Amino acid sequence: MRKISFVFVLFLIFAVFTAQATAGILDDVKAKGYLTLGVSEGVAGFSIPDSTGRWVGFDVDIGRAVAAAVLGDAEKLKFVPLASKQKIVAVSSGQVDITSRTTTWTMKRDAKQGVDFTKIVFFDGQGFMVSKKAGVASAKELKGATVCVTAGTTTELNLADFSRANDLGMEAVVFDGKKEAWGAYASGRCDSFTTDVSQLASFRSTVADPSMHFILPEVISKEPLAPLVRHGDNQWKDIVTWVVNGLMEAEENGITAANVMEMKANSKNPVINRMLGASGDVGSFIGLDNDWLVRAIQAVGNYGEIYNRHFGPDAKLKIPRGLNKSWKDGGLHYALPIR
Ligand SMILES: N[C@@H](CCC(=O)N[C@@H](CS)C(=O)NCC(=O)O)C(=O)O
Repeated sequence: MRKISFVFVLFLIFAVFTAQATAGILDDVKAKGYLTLGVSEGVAGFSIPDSTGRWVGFDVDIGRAVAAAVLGDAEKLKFVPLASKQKIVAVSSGQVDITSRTTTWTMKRDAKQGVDFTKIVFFDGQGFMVSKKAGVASAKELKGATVCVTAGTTTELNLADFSRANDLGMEAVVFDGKKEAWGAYASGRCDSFTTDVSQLASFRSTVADPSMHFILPEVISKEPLAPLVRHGDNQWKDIVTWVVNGLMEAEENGITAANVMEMKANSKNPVINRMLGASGDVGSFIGLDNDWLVRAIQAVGNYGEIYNRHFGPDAKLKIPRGLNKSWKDGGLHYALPIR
């Protein structure tokens, strides 16, 4: 009797262990048939519903690429708008499968808050906006200024550091959500508004007369923005990391949404053949089939196409590529080898 129960307990331990080892987010997403994507509460260019209610933006396209790679359909997404202070815990608690939303990769978030960052999609930095009427030309002139800021962001600490380092005695006026923080600045409650420079440009593009607001020249921090996933699911992290990497590798190799099928069929380049699944079996390295990257590129284009769609010369919100160029053009994006 005792022997039987011992064997039974061993069996139970084995069953629980193998269930934990196999039932990851990939299986979960496949079983649900969609991906839950944490996005912002609405930042033009990054993630915002368009006039028909469809979520669009740079961060949204990253999520669509993953859905296309994993589920074969870039529309199989459920969007979960998250305020800044919710964005980390939404991932660690499993409320969302990925957050693709202007989130800075920091040591504390990565090591202590139950999330893993994947690959940097946007190199940003924090800046200040002021009304033209203020007549200020440098952030160092903001002595004793009130500055509107959103809670739960890296922005708060950077602001305090900058103020202290330059002996400015700035007063942070902290709001729970971006809408409130921006609204307070827009109504004159604060002398300045601070967040990542790309978001300053985004918010400015939404006001009636953008020329009434200046983004001051100082960039006071490094904000490497990356999609994040729950800590501990290595396969899921690999999938998101390599899909993003694949979009960058596609740009480096001239593969676009328009030519990807032709490249797959006719390219003589072994690097392109491997990444597009015309040879080898790289898809299996991350638990997917060999067309994983072809589907992602078909759905949203390569990294450069995504960037241009939302921030390029023809987009409503224009953000010069700067650090976000490929390393081949003097920027910081550097795709890792797919092999
Ligand atoms: N990159 C910074 C700031 C991120 C951020 O997105 N901050 C504000 C900007 S005010 C925000 O909440 N944005 C948009 C939203 O949720 O609607 C971080 O990771 O903490």
